Amino acid sequence: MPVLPVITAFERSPDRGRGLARDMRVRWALEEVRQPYDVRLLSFDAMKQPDHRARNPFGQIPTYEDGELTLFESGAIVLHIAERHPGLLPLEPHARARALMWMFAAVNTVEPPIFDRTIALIVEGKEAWARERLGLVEERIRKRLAELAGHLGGADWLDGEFSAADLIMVTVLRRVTGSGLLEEQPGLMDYIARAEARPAYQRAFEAQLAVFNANNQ
Ligand code: GTB
Repeated sequence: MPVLPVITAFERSPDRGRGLARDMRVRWALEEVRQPYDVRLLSFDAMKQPDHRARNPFGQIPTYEDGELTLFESGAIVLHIAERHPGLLPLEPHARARALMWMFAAVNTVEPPIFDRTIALIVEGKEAWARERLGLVEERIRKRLAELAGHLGGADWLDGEFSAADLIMVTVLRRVTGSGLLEEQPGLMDYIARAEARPAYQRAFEAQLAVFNANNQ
């Protein structure tokens, strides 16, 4: 029996099986390249223990272990998978460089205001200035989404064929579905729907949902 890569994920994801935690990116990438994997499920407490901090000093999920190699940071894990298997990065050097550029844009330009919205809602929600801040953060998201929609135009994917960049971007955008912000951009809603229709996405989604269902009876 081959030894499979092992990823970590929430034992009980606060998203209640909606596939919003960042292990979803890693699962989806592994499904796209048809690499089977094992999952180590962690409680919030276990994530902060030395065992897991040896995998990720920040005590977070997801991590990825394959033989001697241990990685944390979901973007780096997806890139590692994409570099070792065909199908998630173009071979042509310029197209590959642009795919990497879009991966960074997803986590470094689009995700920060979306993450700030979660903080504004969950962590800062009770502060006197919370509503005002939330409005400002949502304006920043609105601007980014309009810019992204403008780039996408009528194209199916960010740059030619589906790539790891689309995979990361879609997982970033899914964090704001239902907020009304994405719904202002029908082109982005179609983009997400196209990605969610991929069989690999569906297998990944079902796998994380099965964890939630098994642990929340
Ligand atoms: N930059 C890192 C990466 O991309 O891997 C960030 C990793 C990270 O934020 N991990 C989160 C975590 O371990 C889970 S994904 N949090 C626990 C902790 O820090 O103690 C973030 C997340 C959590 C919950 C939801 N949700 O409920 O919807 C969505 C996303």
